[in-house]
Amino acid sequence: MNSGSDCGWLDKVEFGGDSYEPDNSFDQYSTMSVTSSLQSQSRSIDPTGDNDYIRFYAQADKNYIFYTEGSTDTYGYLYDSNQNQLTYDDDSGSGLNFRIEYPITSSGYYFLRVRGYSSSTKGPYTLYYKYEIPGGDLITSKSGTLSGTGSTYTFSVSGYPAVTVVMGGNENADFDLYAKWGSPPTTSDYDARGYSSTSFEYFTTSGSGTLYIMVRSWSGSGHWKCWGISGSTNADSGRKTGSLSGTGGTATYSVGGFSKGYAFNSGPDGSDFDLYTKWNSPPTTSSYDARGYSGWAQEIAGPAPGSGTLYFMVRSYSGSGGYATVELIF
Ligand SMILES: [Ca+2]
Ligand SMILES: [Ca+2]
Ligand SMILES: [Ca+2]
Ligand SMILES: [Ca+2]
Repeated sequence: MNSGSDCGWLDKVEFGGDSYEPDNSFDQYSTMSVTSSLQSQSRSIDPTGDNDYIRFYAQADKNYIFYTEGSTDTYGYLYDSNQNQLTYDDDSGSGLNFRIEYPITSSGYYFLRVRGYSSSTKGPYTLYYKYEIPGGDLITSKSGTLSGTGSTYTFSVSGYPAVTVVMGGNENADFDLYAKWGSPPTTSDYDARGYSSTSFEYFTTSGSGTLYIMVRSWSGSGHWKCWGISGSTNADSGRKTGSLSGTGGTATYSVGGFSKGYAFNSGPDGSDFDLYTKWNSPPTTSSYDARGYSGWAQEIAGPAPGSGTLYFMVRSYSGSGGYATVELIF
């Protein structure tokens, strides 16, 4: 009865897993080194009921991202070093796989646990992992005057892999916005540009090193402001345009999202438009989460941290004319 072939068959069943096994508990884990570059490990849920515990070191103030790909339906959990569960996910990724994105607030060791969705789940999966530096910080704020068609002003920011650039300008003129990584842009050589028929332009651009930003008058003269926010947006209301007929006139819009919200607007020189933003109810001049109320028609209101529906209101403190506005959430 104890033939050699039986022993071989038993061996195959018991040790069918992957090269990271055994990693079946908090005390018997495998490891991964998480960086800003996307990395992967080829793993399996094998045998059925397999749990894979993976320990990693995480740095504070970064968003850690984990997900699996493949036909094996996985379920993921994140734990701190004391084995307290921080979050879990079932199906946020593609193909019934999990996806976890979690902001780590204190440096230290953490555990990821992967298991099959059901007691009969078995098969290979690929685990992907990386961290991202969260955005949403105001990293530059400039203002000035363009003297006429073709006039420009160029400035730069360094050290951010992605920057969202927003410009508001005199809406009785048409200003445009250009950006290029590594050298100043021109109207024919740039990595990103905004060139609508308004003086309100915005975009996100990714690269490395120094980002040069140029504001330019396509036609007309007047005042401008330009802001750089780190990172890319996770919600964008889209550009809203209209006109305010006089002092006290308002226009209110909204967008859904979470994290840090910023509203921006643009208006005509000679008028003074202000900007208010508030989570989950329309702002008024006395109730808001952030506002911009300089003496100009170009304003920024933010950051406003929160989640849900973010309202933003453009208001004429004095004067009338066309506006352009947007709410961006980082
Ligand atoms: Ca495994
Ligand atoms: Ca395992
Ligand atoms: Ca323009
Ligand atoms: Ca104002």
